[in-house]
Amino acid sequence: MAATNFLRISTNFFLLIFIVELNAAKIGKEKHYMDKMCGNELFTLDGDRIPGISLQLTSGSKYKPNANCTVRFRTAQPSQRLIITMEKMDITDCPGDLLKIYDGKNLLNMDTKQQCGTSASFTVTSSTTQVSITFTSNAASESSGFQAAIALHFPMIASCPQNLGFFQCKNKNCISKQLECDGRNHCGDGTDENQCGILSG
Ligand SMILES: *[C@@H]1O[C@H](CO)[C@@H](O)[C@H](O)[C@H]1NC(C)=O
Ligand SMILES: [Ca+2]
Repeated sequence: MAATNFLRISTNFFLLIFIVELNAAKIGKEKHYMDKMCGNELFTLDGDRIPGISLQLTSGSKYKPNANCTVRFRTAQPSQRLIITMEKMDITDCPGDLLKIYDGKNLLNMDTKQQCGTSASFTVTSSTTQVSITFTSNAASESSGFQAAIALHFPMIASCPQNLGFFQCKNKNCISKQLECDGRNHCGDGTDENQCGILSG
């Protein structure tokens, strides 16, 4: 009897830990599809609730022709910034279809290889609290688009202390510890995904 109870309690306990871990691992992976957010309100990244997201151009296998879609992201606090890491890009009709990332009026991905094509991954960091991402496509054939990770960056948090819930990337970006080992490159240099064992990931 006592042994059965113990078994039940410990099973529940491990189940609870498992669920908490699962939730932690999902936070920055929460998927958002740009073609479903076009022209909507500003999307706010918040340090505690939504410190990072995964942004994909489309939920379909290919994006639509004649698209002109803009989505805007902002930080919850004026001291915060945004890191946008393009993890995969597949915009083959180049330069007919274009992705542009703006920080106010400044174009952040000025290199045309970062606006279309199938470039290697790249990262841009905002110098303000808002970023807008615009995608336009022409009438010709389309491809799968892109996958990006967007994270809050805390440049004002000196030393980026782990015990207060931060993670210091090797490139010195400071992101939420919740984005560590969730399978998405929020640092830009991938160091939040480098040291992830099967158990910790
Ligand atoms: C997309 O729409 C905006 C207005 O919402 C317009 O200013 C811009 O020229 C359009 N871009 C293209 C390529 O059609
Ligand atoms: Ca991550």
